[in-house]
Amino acid sequence: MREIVIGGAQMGPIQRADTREAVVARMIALLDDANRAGCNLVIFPELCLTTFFPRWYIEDQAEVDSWFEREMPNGATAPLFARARDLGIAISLGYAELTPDGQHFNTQILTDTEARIIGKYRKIHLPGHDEYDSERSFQHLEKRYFLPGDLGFPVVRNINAWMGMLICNDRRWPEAYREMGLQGVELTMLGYNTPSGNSQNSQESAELRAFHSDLSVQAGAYQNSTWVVAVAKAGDEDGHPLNGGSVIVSPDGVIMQKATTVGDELLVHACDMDATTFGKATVFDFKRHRRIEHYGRISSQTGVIYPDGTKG
Ligand code: CDT
Repeated sequence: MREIVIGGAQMGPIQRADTREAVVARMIALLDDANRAGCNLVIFPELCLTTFFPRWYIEDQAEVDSWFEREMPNGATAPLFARARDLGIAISLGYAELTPDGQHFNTQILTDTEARIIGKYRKIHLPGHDEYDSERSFQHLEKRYFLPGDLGFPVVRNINAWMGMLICNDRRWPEAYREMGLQGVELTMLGYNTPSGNSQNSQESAELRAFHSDLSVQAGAYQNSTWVVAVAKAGDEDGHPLNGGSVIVSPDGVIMQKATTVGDELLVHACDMDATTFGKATVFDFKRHRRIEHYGRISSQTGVIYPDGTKG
């Protein structure tokens, strides 16, 4: 048995005016809860240091850059890293990354139990749009503020297990899980900010959107025989509601823990990494069952091309 006690640290809303220092104090409180619960690893949401700023249309680049971190850890997050090191708990957190050469990414990092960064993922599937869209009931400007990730889907060894990260919209893309499944991933960590409503369809309910989230996460877990811990930033940010519903899902695709609030809430589960081996050796033994000679379109074509040659 390779048991890792995992904390999924859902975070409640962060308002536009909240400081990073105030947010980090909340994260440390969650980390302390996780320590009392015996956790070895704690996962925080996407862009967890600030409000979900891509909902705001900003033209001034200096203002845009103020939502980004130029280094990690930095002055605001150093206390979180220090507490994690003191407690011997590995952490994973999402933030907006501004590189020394001026590139902007939506990033998630992973530390070992001594608070050393050993893994980094930059979000590949950026949703939304890049210019102000007056047809939408609210904006989702990730394509304006971020570049698509340039690191692929790395899987790293940590706490005696193979671990990878995805960010929010990535969970809706089976290719993202499979890229890591093909590296033997045993634990997939995912943070998200999912608006409760669809800005282009007022009829779509929060419940349906929560169902789509669970469906995507459970399918990704089962089809790759990996634990998936999916952690929300939730609740009402300056009048913009975000879905909660953080989950810890087993390699059988079963929800083992689920958040019941839209506030700061810690999910805890003892995850046996050896529970991933049966699925990987049987139904999802990729080397025996995959038929890559028929998968050419997956990596050579983005949009639909109908059999008569017309494009969708
Ligand atoms: N943060 C993020 O990726 N949110 C998206 C919203 C999609 S609607 C433009 C998500 O997939 O939840």
